[in-house]
Amino acid sequence: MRKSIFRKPALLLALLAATAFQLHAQTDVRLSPKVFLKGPLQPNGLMRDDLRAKGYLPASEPYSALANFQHYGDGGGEAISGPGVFSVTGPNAIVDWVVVELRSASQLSTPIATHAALLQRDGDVVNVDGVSPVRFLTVAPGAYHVSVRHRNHLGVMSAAALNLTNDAILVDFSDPALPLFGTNACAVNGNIRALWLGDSNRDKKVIYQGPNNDTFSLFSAVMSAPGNVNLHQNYIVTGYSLADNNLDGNTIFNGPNNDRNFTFFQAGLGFGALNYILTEQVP
Ligand SMILES: [Ca+2]
Ligand SMILES: [Ca+2]
Ligand SMILES: [Ca+2]
Repeated sequence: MRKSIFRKPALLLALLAATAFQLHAQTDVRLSPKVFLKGPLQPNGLMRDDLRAKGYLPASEPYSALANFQHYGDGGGEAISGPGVFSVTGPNAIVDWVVVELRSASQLSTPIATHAALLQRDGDVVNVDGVSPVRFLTVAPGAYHVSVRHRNHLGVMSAAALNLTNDAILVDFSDPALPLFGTNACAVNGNIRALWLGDSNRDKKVIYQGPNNDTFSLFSAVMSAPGNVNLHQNYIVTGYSLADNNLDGNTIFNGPNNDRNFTFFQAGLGFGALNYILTEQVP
């Protein structure tokens, strides 16, 4: 007489659990990137979190709605797991959304998967609960180039394909010892790296002066603001904006704490030419 395993619930449950474990083990890649953004980075080694404190951070990832951005794999539509995620203060408070991308060494031009994630003030890139490692549910363990991108900073990518499994490893883009793809891929402030700021028009270049410059996007953001009825160049636009270079929640063209000076000093002092063009090195 045949005996179906379905008459033995304990055995069935054990089989299901084993299958679930195998599926989990085969498909789940986790990692803990660390990265600083030059705009909000402060002398104390933490990034400012004004966007969170002022209530400007969107609960869902902003990247799907942006020009010149595409998600891959099952990336896109990520949202915070609960309102408490944006209540955390201190070094683990959330600065903004970023995107983590994985690429295979054989096809660098197109990510196999992307995942919007949250950036803490101390540089940790975490999942939508604000604490856990970033997790790619549909990517098999293997070797991948890891990149991190931000909506108005230039992204970076690891020069090497890194072995990823379901045990999260630290991928520390803030450490000058981590080889990066390309040349002059990001800024170096003392002994830490930070992503170049100022890509307000999202063309993967930062340009202070000259054709397609980002300064014009900042100017336009201020002059076209609905509240700027008298067209003042020193009008302060509040909120979540691509032209807010230091992520303090204020978009300012002229006047104290203006966002123009950040790209001015980056180009002029950093490279000695106001028309210097910084280009994102992610393929
Ligand atoms: Ca942290
Ligand atoms: Ca640009
Ligand atoms: Ca600002």
